[in-house]
Amino acid sequence: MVRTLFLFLIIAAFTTISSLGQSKTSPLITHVTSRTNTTTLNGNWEYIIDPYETGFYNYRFEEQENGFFKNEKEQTPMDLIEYGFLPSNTLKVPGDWNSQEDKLLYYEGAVWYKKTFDYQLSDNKRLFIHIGAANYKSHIYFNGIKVGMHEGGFTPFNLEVTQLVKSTSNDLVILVENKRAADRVPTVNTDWWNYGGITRDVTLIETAKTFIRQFEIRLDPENTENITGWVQLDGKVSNDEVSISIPEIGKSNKINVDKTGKGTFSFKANVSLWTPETPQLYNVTVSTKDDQLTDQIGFRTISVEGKKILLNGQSIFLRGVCIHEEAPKRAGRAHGPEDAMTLLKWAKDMGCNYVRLAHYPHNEHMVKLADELGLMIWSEIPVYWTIQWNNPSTLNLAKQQLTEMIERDRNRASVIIWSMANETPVTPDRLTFITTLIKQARALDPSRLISAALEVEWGNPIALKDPLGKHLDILGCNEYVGWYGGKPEDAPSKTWTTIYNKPLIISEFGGGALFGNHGDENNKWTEEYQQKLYINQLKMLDKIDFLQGMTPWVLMDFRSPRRLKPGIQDGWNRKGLISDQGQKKLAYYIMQSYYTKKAMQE
Ligand code: GCB
Repeated sequence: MVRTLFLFLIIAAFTTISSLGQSKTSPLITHVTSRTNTTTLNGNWEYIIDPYETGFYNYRFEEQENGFFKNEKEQTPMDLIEYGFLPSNTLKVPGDWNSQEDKLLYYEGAVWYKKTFDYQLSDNKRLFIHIGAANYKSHIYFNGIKVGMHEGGFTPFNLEVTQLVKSTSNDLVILVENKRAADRVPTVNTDWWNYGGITRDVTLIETAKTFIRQFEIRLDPENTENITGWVQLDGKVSNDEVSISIPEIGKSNKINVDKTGKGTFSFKANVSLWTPETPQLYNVTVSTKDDQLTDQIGFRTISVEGKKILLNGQSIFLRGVCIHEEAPKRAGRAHGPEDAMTLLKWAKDMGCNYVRLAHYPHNEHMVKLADELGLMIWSEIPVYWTIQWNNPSTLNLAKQQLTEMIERDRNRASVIIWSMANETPVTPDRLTFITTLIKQARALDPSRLISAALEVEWGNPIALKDPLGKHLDILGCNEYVGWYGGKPEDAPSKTWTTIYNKPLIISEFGGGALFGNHGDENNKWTEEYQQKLYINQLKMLDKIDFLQGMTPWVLMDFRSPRRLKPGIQDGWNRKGLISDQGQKKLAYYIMQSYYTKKAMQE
């Protein structure tokens, strides 16, 4: 009897599991912070470092049934249990493990996390565990049973545990593993540190039996007097009614969902448009008889016309900067509202109306705050450098991360560009891989622009001919004139050309300087050299008539294991305009005065 019940529980737990790429999770629940019945599981989690993954594989290297997730304890002195979670051994969640313990500084491997909690689930309710991100691969166990698996370190996922939750002492165990591998996304080779761990918020979401899983609402680009969108319910439905309302403008609209739980809507509404100068957000409430969500949403359009980028139909120049998800003033992965505020305020103070969130989707606090502050965003997936273009499972992983990024952020007015890749080689296989991603991005979200950071053909003129350009709305291009090649003063005499009638964003330029290292402007690594490089770059960029934006590399210094020059780099990429301790370098002020003037010319 007990066995049958056990089996039933396992089956029930997996009924809503779906497969995206290699991952096995429940369909993504969005608008987490807008949900009323949530409980944070942030805080201290017990952990075990498991470099040989002994808690996962048996001695034949097969996934074992009695891994560390069972959290077993000796019942008699004869029992043999060779592991144990200890309440005194904890890591903070959210947070990477590398920055929390000296012994984990360079660790790339497996760590078991455990959180034990009580939970009283009301009748007729469902319970999900939502994880903002865990780098890179996670196996999730609840009360001794595997409930899912997720691959990809920068996007959210959730698991349903309705059938497994108990009123006391639930054990949530997550095995997180951050090994680098050639077939992963990103792959083995990156210019940033591979921070491991549960790096973003963990939240319990209690829902009604049938609840609002996702919705989208935006201006109709074809007819901007109309607001359009859809709602997706999860659970049993029978023509359920959904209401979408924007109280501030007195609008309310009712629709009925189809048998898949989806319903679409379109209604006339007169809204003030979201712009960087006036980032107007409206409370949008979506409700059913059992559920209600309210999110703050901005309305705008974004498009291109020839070589121009148009925000709400008006030509706009993107005054940006690249940002890594590196915590300001403390080495580690950034997370939480405070880190987001520090990073985005620095960009705002520099005169930016736009940021490139490199090289992977950043945490949700960043995009929500950008909505409020009026910063436009380029958001990208970590298809970086040397991806396995021929490997179908790598493509699936990239598609999965793309889907999760779009699903999470499709309602953010700030996000205007989905970027598919960074500095990838010009080959036929790579073209097939990335155009497959573009097709998927356009199908999921036809309302935003598609770009990628490309490379150029060197010469004078510098030429942009990458065949991928044909499939993009905006050409992105990284270049390091005066740093990886030539002198800063070479830049002003260079001209640019392209075979495409499209806008260009210089998605990276820059050079390294250690804050406080003052000296000759001809000496690399001094602030003066970096300053001179920026002055000369801007002279070159000003002459490119199809240039519609730029994002110098990079707002703040960030940890990178490739950067080993002693006394200068010591494991840090020093191309920041601001040091990792928050000190502004001379070049920051060059960009600030350039952007201030540029904004006045608009
Ligand atoms: C690049 C990469 C970026 C690096 C940067 C650099 O082109 O896109 O990830 O960190 O150059 O510092 O070399």
